[in-house]
Amino acid sequence: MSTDTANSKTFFGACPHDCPDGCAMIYTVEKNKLTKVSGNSNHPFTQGRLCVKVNDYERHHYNPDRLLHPLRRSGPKGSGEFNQIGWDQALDEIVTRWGAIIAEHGAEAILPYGYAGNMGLLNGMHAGDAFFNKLGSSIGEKTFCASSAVTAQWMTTGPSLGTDPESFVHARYIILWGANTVSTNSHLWPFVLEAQKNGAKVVVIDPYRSRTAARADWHLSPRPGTDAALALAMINTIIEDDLVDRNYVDRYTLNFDQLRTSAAEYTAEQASRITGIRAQDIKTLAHEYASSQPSVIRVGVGAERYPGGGQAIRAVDCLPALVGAWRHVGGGLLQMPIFVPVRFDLLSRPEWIGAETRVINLAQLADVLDLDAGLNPAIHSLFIWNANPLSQVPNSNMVKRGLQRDDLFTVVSEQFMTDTARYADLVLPATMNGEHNDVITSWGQFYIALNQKAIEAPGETISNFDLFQRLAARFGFEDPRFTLSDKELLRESLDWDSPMLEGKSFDMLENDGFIRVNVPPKDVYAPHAEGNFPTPSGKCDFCSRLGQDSGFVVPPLRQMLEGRQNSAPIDPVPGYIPNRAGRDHDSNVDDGYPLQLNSPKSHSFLNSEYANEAHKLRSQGKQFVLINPADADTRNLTEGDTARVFNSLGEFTADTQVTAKVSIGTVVATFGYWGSRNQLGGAANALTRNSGPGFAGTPHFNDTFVEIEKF
Ligand SMILES: Nc1nc2c(c(=O)[nH]1)N[C@H]1C(S)=C(S)[C@@H](COP(=O)(O)OP(=O)(O)OC[C@H]3O[C@@H](n4cnc5c(=O)[nH]c(N)nc54)[C@H](O)[C@@H]3O)O[C@H]1N2
Ligand SMILES: Nc1nc2c(c(=O)[nH]1)N[C@H]1C(S)=C(S)[C@@H](COP(=O)(O)OP(=O)(O)OC[C@H]3O[C@@H](n4cnc5c(=O)[nH]c(N)nc54)[C@H](O)[C@@H]3O)O[C@H]1N2
Ligand SMILES: [Mo]
Repeated sequence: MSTDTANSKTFFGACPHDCPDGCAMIYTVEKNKLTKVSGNSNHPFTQGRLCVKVNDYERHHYNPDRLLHPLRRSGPKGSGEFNQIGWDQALDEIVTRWGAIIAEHGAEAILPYGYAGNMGLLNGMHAGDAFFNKLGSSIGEKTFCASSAVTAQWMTTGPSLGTDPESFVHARYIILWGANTVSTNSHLWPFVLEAQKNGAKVVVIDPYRSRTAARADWHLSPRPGTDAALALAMINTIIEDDLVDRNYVDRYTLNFDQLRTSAAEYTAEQASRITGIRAQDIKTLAHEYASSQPSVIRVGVGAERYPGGGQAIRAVDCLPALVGAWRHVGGGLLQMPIFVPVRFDLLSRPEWIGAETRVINLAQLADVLDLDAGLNPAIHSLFIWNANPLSQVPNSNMVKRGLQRDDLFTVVSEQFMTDTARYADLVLPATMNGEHNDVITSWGQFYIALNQKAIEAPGETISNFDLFQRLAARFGFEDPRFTLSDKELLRESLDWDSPMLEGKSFDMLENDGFIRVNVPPKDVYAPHAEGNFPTPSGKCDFCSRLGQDSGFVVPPLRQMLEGRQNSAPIDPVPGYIPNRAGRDHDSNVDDGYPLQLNSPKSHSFLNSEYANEAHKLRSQGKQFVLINPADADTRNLTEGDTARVFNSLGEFTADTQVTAKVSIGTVVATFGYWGSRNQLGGAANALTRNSGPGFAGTPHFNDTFVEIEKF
């Protein structure tokens, strides 16, 4: 960059967090110290503003609690007692232990567990793919987040980028469906506000009055997990009341009749009984949505976290085609624009995956680590990076019991001593974003951003990329993939010949810090105005058979893994599937626990990141639970009481907030807090349970029933 002075240098940064916004940043460095991190004001989507989590990102880098050296466990698992060792010793130990495990049980007894703590192409969830594919370990399937949503989208509209978030300014009707945009996608919010200023109506569909719902023109609050009934009743109303865009449906969609038949059961009155939303409101929503064009829907992950979540999102995905919203700039639907041309062939080397290599769903870690579950071979070693499973995975007490197994060799690469790292045999210190090179692709907008190493890595920290190159060298893997430098591989990490990047280059990334993928500008882009859906038929498919035999999940290596994935067959037509055990809607009771727990994201944390940092905890506040006044009354709970939230799986304490933001029968406790800092040692996922394969392997975090009492 050209703004360097004698005392200060600047570098391009890109926020690595697992967030749709993918902010472009500027790192300012003085005397090899990162003194300031600001937003890159040239970036059209993020516009130079950083969120509450990273607007003082340099403090994160210099947090005195950072891990700086490799550590070996010296006390019992979980005790947090470790001794400092050298890298050579740490890597030697991995080679020796894995050698013995492979000799006795085979390489599939090793499970790589990488996730999205870092979204970089080199350092992200795929950082270990090439190494582990070569090693022949089990493959970790990653379905924590948006797996149902992406699969639903794939089946219905195909892997389309969808509506440009910047085009939202042209919309006349915006539905934020199971998305808490103000907290979790905050750079979309200015575009929503601008549309609203121009006369658009902003509707939020969310079982609780989130920050976003509180700012909407209209908040509709369905019972948790009932969105399919709502969407199908909208479809039904749109068909019955003659609001269908016939011409669009005839030309650009398939299987309208099947959709009509499936939706026929869901009159507004019937859906009202299921969702708790007034029938008249459902009809009004359908009418306004269909007739206020352009209308656009932003789908979050809230609706997918239930047994019927995947099908609910399929029904939602049918709506824009039905009413012809895709015809218009700013109309349509934005879900996960993740389909940018990454060179997974180079980065992940899928051809090294054995034809029979087993795929294990990481969301089912609790059962995976349980020796009684009968995996053959059982998992004898877990290698974790970019993830904090004790916080993120259902049934954390059972995960903890697994991590306590003496015969399990656990290695964790981390920046901090997380709840998970405390159970490791070896803890390896990882760099932070200002300390390594990478490229970040977003899952909420259409830009790719460069992240330059701005400062030297502190202590003995190394990047995930270096970690796997070092491991490959230790294991004697001689492929050139493992000797390329980060910069060399980075240049090749995107398919510059693909239409989406034609005319763009890595040099442009180095000059500007970011590039927009090749789609028309926001003021003209209407991707499906004339169909052109990237489905097998080229049409939007209301009744897709893609998942009907074995179900499927959409990871980048889908083709390689098809048939080995852990998901249930998917009914071609979207329908409504009730919450667990088909409970009836009037008696929300499961195993005697009457309150349904919704655990969405915390405003000031990024999943569990920052929940150990005092200044972010001050901004976020202590773990709380929102409860309706009527439910609080019957439990003798008042505002500010410390409550015990529990069920048969676990417990945690929370500050009671008595509020009409939640309906009777549901409670909200946001996710991300570290159980180790809780009086009862738990957090939201101590109470959630493993939901099995289901639709695209998505965990049903919110299909959780609890009781609350004064602590
Ligand atoms: N501040 C902050 N931002 C983040 C994150 C963070 O931890 N903190 N995490 C990042 C990640 S990994 C992700 S995936 C995104 C997720 O961002 P969002 O998609 O916004 O996800 P959540 O906050 O989990 O849930 C969104 C909303 O869905 C609602 N919801 C729950 N159940 C239902 C239901 O049955 N139906 C409907 N319609 N809504 C329901 C919740 O109450 C919540 O308000 O955010 C990213 N951004
Ligand atoms: N109850 C409930 N459970 C949920 C959710 C929910 O809403 N409710 N949300 C789900 C969703 S959407 C998601 S995405 C998952 C998130 O689950 P995770 O991705 O496991 O989330 P984090 O807690 O952010 O853990 C990431 C870890 O990676 C570390 N890290 C960051 N950068 C690097 C790096 O460069 N190298 C290394 N080695 N480590 C790094 C961080 O310090 C952090 O501890 O949780 C899921 N679980
Ligand atoms: Mo996520």
